[in-house]
Amino acid sequence: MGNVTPRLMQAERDSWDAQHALTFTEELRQEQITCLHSFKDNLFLCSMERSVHGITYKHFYVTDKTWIIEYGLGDDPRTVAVHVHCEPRTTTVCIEHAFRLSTAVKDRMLMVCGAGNYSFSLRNCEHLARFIQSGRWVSTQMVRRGTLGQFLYVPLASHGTASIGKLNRLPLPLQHAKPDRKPVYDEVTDNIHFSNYKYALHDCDKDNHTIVILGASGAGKSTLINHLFNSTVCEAAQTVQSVTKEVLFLQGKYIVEQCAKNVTVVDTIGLCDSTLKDEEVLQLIKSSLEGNVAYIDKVIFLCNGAARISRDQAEAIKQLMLWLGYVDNSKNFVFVLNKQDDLDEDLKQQNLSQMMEVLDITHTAGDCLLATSFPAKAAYTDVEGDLLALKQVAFTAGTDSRIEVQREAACTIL
Ligand SMILES: Nc1nc2c(ncn2[C@@H]2O[C@H](COP(=O)(O)OP(=O)(O)O)[C@@H](O)[C@H]2O)c(=O)[nH]1
Ligand SMILES: [Mg+2]
Repeated sequence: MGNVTPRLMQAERDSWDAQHALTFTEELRQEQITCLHSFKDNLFLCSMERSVHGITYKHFYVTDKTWIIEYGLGDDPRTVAVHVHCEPRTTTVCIEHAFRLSTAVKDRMLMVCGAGNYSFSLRNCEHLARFIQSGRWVSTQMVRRGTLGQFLYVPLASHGTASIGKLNRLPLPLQHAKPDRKPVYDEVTDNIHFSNYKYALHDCDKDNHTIVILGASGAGKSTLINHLFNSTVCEAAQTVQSVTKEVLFLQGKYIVEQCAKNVTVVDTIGLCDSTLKDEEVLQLIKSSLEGNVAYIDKVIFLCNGAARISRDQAEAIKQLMLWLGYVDNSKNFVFVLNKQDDLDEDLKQQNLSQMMEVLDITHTAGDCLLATSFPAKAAYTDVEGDLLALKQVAFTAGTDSRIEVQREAACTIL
């Protein structure tokens, strides 16, 4: 565990047991809110190196190059609070992203003013700064081998699923209400029945038929999951605000020939996200799969067929294919080219061939290729064929041919 001080470890353990919430000092909050109007329109997500309690990590903050909003730099994690100020930085800083002070960004700054209850693992400077920038509560430094994760990830995971489930999840009171669950189509009866959301998986989940959905933001992952469950269990929209965690597990039962099969569908963070670097997204996906999922039955890569697959997107998909052992496990892979609305068969086949070429898909060893279309508000008859084909490939897999998720460090599945 390196040389993290016992004081820090104790403070972290206490934070894992307590409610995952921001707590506010009202006087500080009001004082900081009055400073927000001073921020100019061009903002920067910045980081600078910092060493404290035996850990060297990146301290993240948001600035307009005069004013700064950040989780402060106190020595005792128990007393660190949000700080809004214009004291100049003397240390070398790195600009991670430039962005605009939109109304949504300003709202999020307002939401965190006066907040305390810092935790290196669950509520740190990076979570706060990225939340202001994108609405996403995520710390890339907390991946298993990250600058903070190398000290804190395994102890946090070993502390219990309730604790690891809080990682990279919006704290109270920032959490959104769950979407209102309604059937997508009244006509569907043979679907999987949604039962619950999970933020971390347990050992007893490992025998579930596990489907991992991967693809770029906006490709239609949430829409596809809603169709699989025939229920609006995910918010499907192009806003990143709808993503509350870097990974979400949705569970239910699939009835096949009067037998109920337990199913876990894994919704992941979008590849090629505009607010995170590609490498960071890959690390987040790998880390959350490694930490939670023992076996995968189906990997569904979803591409947005309404746009060209960018080189970065192809690269990210290829890296995940390699990591998940595509060559040896090709039968467990499904490649879906979505948003093929109103195209004839020939054009769909042409587009699929292009996708195969860009992604180096061999399609000789049992993998599956589908062109689909699930536009919002489409009539059931328009999507029925694609939906049945998708369910057919998503749910057929022998337990003898599961993908074992690679783990470099000791297994922490509980
Ligand atoms: N026209 C069309 N729109 C789609 C299709 N699939 C999803 N969408 C829309 O694309 C947007 C992004 O979908 P979403 O499921 O949120 O994508 P995610 O970011 O991958 O989860 C939403 O507005 C969906 O209604 C499709 O096949 N055709
Ligand atoms: Mg989504």
